[in-house]
Amino acid sequence: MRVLVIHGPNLNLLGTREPEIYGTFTLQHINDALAGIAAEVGCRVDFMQSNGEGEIIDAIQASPGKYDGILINPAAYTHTSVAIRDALAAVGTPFVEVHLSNIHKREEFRHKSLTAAIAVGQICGFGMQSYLLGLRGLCQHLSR
Ligand code: CA2
Repeated sequence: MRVLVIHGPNLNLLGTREPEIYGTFTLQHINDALAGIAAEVGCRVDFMQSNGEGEIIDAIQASPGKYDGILINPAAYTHTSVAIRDALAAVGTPFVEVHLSNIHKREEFRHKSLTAAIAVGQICGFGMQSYLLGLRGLCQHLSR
């Protein structure tokens, strides 16, 4: 089982700003923890972070044949990107959407996700654990 983890825009800043919302851990901490879960459940994970919508779309388009599933935090593109949703729908690679914060508890513009309706599932509000739960859920879904 191969899973591509996609971190969207500004998540490279984790651990450096807004710790009250996003925590004090870095993206590297998340990736290391995900690699630990992957070893435990027997899947291979690759990671990418991009601030660019086009680069994320290119990675999604390239996923069939290379990856069985995608774990994605589209970050702000969650709420705006029809193009990322279209790419995910077009390739059909099963994906789980995760968010560090509870997007439903925040500003109204964050309540809507353009991608959640075509995801296997969405997990939000658990900080770094959202990713870890998401990877477990995705791997379980893929091994059914
Ligand atoms: O809660 C999440 O994971 C979000 O996807 C994070 C996005 C936000 O736009 C979504 O509404 C919810 C923002 C990511 C920005 O990350 C930062 C991390 C540290 C400092 C500043 C931004």
